Amino acid sequence: MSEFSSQAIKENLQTITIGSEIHYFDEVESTNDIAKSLAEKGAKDGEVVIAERQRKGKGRLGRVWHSPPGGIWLSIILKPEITPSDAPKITLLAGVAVARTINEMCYLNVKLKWPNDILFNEKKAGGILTEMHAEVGKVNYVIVGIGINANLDIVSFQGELQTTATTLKHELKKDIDRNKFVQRLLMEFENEYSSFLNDNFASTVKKWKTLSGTLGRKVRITTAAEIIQGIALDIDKDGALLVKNNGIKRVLAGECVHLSET
Ligand code: BT5
Repeated sequence: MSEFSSQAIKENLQTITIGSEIHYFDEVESTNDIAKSLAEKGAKDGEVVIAERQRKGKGRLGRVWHSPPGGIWLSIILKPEITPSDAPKITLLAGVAVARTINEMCYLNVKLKWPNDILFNEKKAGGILTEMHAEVGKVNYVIVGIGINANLDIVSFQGELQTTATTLKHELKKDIDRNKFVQRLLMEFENEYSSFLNDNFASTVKKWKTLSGTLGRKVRITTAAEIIQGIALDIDKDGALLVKNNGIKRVLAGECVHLSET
């Protein structure tokens, strides 16, 4: 299996800020945690942390992210001048960048499950964990953690992941070139991120909708306050999910389960 190389990723990397600095580690607890401490110490917008394996990879809400060698485990440090309410948009734009990279480089047809999952045939091939450090009304930094099951065998998964997760290697029956993949991902990410910074999140929403595996489906959404069951109708200009049950509910954050076709 090819090794990660910051130099190979940076070679011909056509971005302005994203990936300007790539911090590579063989093993970390979590790339998001390393990125956080770098951000506190003054790292710039666009610096990237990447690791071959994570001992304590994190999902949302304290869940575990299985991160053996062969995957793509990376975090992007962002210092945008935005308000905290805009931060969830970053998860959606990262999803668009990941799905486009997989579909264009691997010729697969992955779909996005709102808000942060990358699915291939309903199995999870990757996920996004966006964490933010903010004060009232002001974001200090955002860490976008991206996990993609690249060159992993299904046998490396234990328990229910053996049936709920998949990997690019399993679908393609071969390894991918992770350096080229990450290079493309950083370019796609910068593209979406600059649209967002230039008040053109609408273009990301449009792409998200075409990549969506959620819209039109019967879903169950669990939020901090309630459980909503209905048809996922649309996402709005802020990336909130609109769910039709008795009326139309607008959901900004939550856990989504796809129940069935409509
Ligand atoms: C996510 O959480 O999907 C966010 C995953 C983000 C991982 C990246 S890797 C780089 C960066 N550093 C970190 O420490 N994290 C980020 P969530 O939606 O909560 O999904 C978590 C659930 O996905 C778990 O409870 C498992 O059921 C499942 N899962 C765990 N590891 C998986 C894997 N490798 N592939 C597919 N599913 C997995």
